[in-house]
Amino acid sequence: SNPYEPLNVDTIGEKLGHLEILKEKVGPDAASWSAQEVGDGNLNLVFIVTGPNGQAIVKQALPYVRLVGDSWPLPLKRAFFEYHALIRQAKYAPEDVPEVYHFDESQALIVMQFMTPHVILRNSLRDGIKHDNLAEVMGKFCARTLFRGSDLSMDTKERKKDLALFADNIELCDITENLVFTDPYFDAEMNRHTSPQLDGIVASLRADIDMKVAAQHFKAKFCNNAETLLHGDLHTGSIMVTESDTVVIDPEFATYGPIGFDIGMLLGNFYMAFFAQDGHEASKGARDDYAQWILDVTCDIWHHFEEEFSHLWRTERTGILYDKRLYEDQGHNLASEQALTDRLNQIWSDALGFGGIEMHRRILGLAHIMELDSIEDADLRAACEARALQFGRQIVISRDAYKSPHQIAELARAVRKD
Ligand code: SR1
Ligand code: MG
Repeated sequence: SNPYEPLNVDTIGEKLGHLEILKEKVGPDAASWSAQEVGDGNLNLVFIVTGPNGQAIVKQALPYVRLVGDSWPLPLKRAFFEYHALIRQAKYAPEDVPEVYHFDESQALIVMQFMTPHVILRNSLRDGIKHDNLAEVMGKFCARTLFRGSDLSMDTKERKKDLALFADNIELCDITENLVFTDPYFDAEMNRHTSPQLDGIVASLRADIDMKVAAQHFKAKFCNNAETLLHGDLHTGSIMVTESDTVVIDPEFATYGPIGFDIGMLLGNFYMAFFAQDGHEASKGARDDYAQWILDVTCDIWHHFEEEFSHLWRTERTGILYDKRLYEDQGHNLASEQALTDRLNQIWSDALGFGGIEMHRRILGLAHIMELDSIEDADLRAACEARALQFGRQIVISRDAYKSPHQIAELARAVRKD
């Protein structure tokens, strides 16, 4: 294999023109291709390659963190984990992820389906666009990938082999361990908050013993509780949408971790989009209507997750954690249903913990979100961020008091009005 070389728009044809799959999808002669670099994430190069037959995506890892530069090296092997996560997700939740056409380990690149006319959900949430099937796809995607990637479904050999494979995604786990769970709660070097108006609330969060204890609790859970294969970075920038279609991308942070992590990160990002609404230019009526739609989506995601997870529990629980000997007596349904309720309650409580912490790190840590950062008026931005921080703390600390997403939606509305 050739030594690694980062691609650019001028070298794509020469380097990848021999691939049969690109000849088919893009065009037989690479001289007729054009390429555009569109990567707007924190880590990688992403090219759209266009030709007479159509388009494809070429995603290539860089040997450093793109957001920071070459002072922060990052191994190329993350492309290997992304590839392996994508093919597992395609098996667990067919149709919800782009099709992988080709993987080249030495070049750290994945060639995959170009989703069109899809846009990144985060942009769509900023622009006030509603998506009919978003909640259903995301609730079911989470249920299917998180159930089928766990020992509720996998047998012992498959599961242990997979756990060992993903255990080497060390550096990306390290990013999550530090940037998400630790940095926001002390004066870490890479932290930044965009509004000095937040200094007071930031200082109080960093002096907040209960919050620091909870952050450590969830960090330990993330590191030690290898329940299932996670997407690992399931925020609204990892989802592509049209008005009627939803697709999940970018699972390079994939690792075995707690089921509540992906759902919590996802919900946390919707709650941030909710609190960002008041920084947008639309009329008050339009903002209120869209804010309510976002909360409806959070409730529906959980509803679809719970429904699908329960269905899989009742029909596909064939893994290590299903032992017929426990269920052969008359208590079969009762014991099984009680165990399901118990598991769902735990996932819900964990999701609130992870979701609130995700909200904190996106405002206080290195990696921010566009919906909040792009609010130009500093006082308005600070007001939106302060509400998100306060709400985040509340759902982490009081996670066991809130029994449903409807109660959380009520809390969100109350905090927004304060
Ligand atoms: C240095 S990477 C920062 C963040 O970008 C990724 O999308 C992950 O969310 C990570 O935490
Ligand atoms: Mg990403």
